[in-house]
Amino acid sequence: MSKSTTPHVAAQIDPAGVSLGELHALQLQRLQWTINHAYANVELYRRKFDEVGVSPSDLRALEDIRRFPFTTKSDLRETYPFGMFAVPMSQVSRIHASSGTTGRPTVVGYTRGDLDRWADLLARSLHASGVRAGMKVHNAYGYGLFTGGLGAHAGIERLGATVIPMSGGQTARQVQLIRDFEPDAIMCTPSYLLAIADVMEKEGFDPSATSLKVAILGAEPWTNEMRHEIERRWGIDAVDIYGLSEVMGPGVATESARTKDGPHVWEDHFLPEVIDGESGAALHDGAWGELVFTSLTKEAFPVIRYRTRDLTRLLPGTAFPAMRRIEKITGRNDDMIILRGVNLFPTQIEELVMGIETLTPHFILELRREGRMDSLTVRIERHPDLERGVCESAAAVLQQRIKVHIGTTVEVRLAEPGELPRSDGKYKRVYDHR
Ligand code: DLL
Repeated sequence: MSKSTTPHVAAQIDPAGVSLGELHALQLQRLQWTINHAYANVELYRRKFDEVGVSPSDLRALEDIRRFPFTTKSDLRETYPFGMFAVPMSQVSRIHASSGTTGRPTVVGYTRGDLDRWADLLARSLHASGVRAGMKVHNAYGYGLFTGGLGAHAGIERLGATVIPMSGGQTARQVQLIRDFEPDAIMCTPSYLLAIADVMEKEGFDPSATSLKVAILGAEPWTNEMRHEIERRWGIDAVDIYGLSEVMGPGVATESARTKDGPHVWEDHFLPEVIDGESGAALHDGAWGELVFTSLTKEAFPVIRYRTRDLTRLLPGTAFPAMRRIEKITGRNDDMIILRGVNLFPTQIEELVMGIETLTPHFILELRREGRMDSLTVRIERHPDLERGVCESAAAVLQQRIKVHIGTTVEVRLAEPGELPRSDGKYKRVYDHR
């Protein structure tokens, strides 16, 4: 094992003030360190680099990253559980894992230094979202192997704010603590914040009358329409936070509450690329494709060109001018439904649902196969305060808009209030019975 301490880590930058030249110089130093570190200490990287005939010394400029092979989820499965760790276990302070819907979980590790940088980046993210030292933050991301709860927790403390470590679930309890502890900010998934609003309203309280001013929401795809719905019901700013376990956890990229124009990638720690998902070719900024990350400062679990399967594009920085933004992520390769030749993402339907006031935001998608034909049913809860006839016409409008905007015929069926499952974290929207 070669020495694993990250050089240049001490070089703290001001994310809002750093120049592009300074950032690129720092990225190159850190990238060279990362490539060397991964090659020297992780057998899979050594093998993959050797197979295509590249070595760490080939990396002389940032663009040279394109010569290196991609890393995928199946590489992580192949080396399960700890084969991708680049430091001895004695230096690993914490392990997280993402459940994964099928098969083995993805396991990731952090050194003391990694945890320290993660807390710093989360604190930076919270600050960008408008949270300040001295505020109270209700943390309803799940604690445990999921990176959301503990990741956010450390960042809240690092910022000097007060953390309320509620975790996910127990929605009635969430409502009580929000009313009694009067937090300024809340962190959870967007679907869960809507589920909390529902329970609050059912108990006769108005979500927009609470102390909350801002919500830092992520861990699942969501649309700007969903943002508006959340902001309207809660009377708050809803800000997007993005991340994934393999690359760190929450806080890889965050939106500024001032601009709300898509998450800024913290480029002093992560080098983003967007590629064509089919050919693997690198795309220029502005083009849509699959998001890929190379870590720049991670010791225990460096990732080289990790394919996220998330679909977006890179945009110029605004609130943090040197750091590029990603367009709000509304879909993953894995979520795409192919229905009789038409590709659609659940968030496209979410967008249309949120545009019809007489509908509730509670819907699921059911896929079935009848004979050779695939069919999609949108089951959506009717509004508890409106007459059935009004809800039925709203459902018909939705069906029509899906036909016009997405180009496919689906069935829209009303469900009774409270009938459909509620979110308590990442919401499962699609049920594939084929
Ligand atoms: O979900 C980390 C996280 C926790 C992010 C809390 C934000 C807040 P994983 O469980 O590994 O990690 O899932 C990562 O979730 O590849 C995206 O598909 C999706 N995702 C995460 N944040 C967003 C977001 C956490 N803001 C996967 N918008 C990612 C859209 C998101 N999708």
